[in-house]
Amino acid sequence: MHFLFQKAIDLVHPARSVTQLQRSADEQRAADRAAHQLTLYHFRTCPYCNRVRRAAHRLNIPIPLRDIHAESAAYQTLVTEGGRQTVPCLYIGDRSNGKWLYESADIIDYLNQRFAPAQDTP
Ligand SMILES: N[C@@H](CCC(=O)N[C@@H](CS)C(=O)NCC(=O)O)C(=O)O
Repeated sequence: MHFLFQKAIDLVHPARSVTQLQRSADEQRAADRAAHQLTLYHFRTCPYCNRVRRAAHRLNIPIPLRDIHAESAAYQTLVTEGGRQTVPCLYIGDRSNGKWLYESADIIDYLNQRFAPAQDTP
C-alpha cells in the first residue's frame, strides 16, 4: 500500500510535465546563488511540499532540501528554531540570521515574487 502511495507521489514529481523557466547563463548563476541562501524543510510524500517543490522546479531554482523524515537533525532544527513541526517550511537566510516561512501558498508567493519575471507569475 505504501509502495502504491509512493508511486502516486512520484507521478507528480516536480521533474514531470513542468516547463522550466529559462534564463541567460549569468541570470541562472545569480538565481542559483540566491537559491542556495534558502532551505526547504519537507518530506517526500507531503502533498503541500510537493506543490512547493514543483514551483521551485518550474522556476528553475535549486533550493537545498532537508527531509525531516529522513534526517532527525532536520526535524529538530525545524521544531526548535522554526517553532513548528509543520512542513513545508522555507528557511530564508544564512546560518545566523534568517526567517522561517510556513504555509505552502505563502512560500510559493515568495518564490514567484523573488524569482519569476514579472510577466511570468502564474
Ligand atoms: N496549510 C499548510 C498545511 C501543511 C500540512 O498540513 N503539512 C503536514 C504534512 S502534509 C504537516 O506537516 N503536518 C504535521 C503538523 O502540522 O504538525 C500548508 O499549505 O503548508
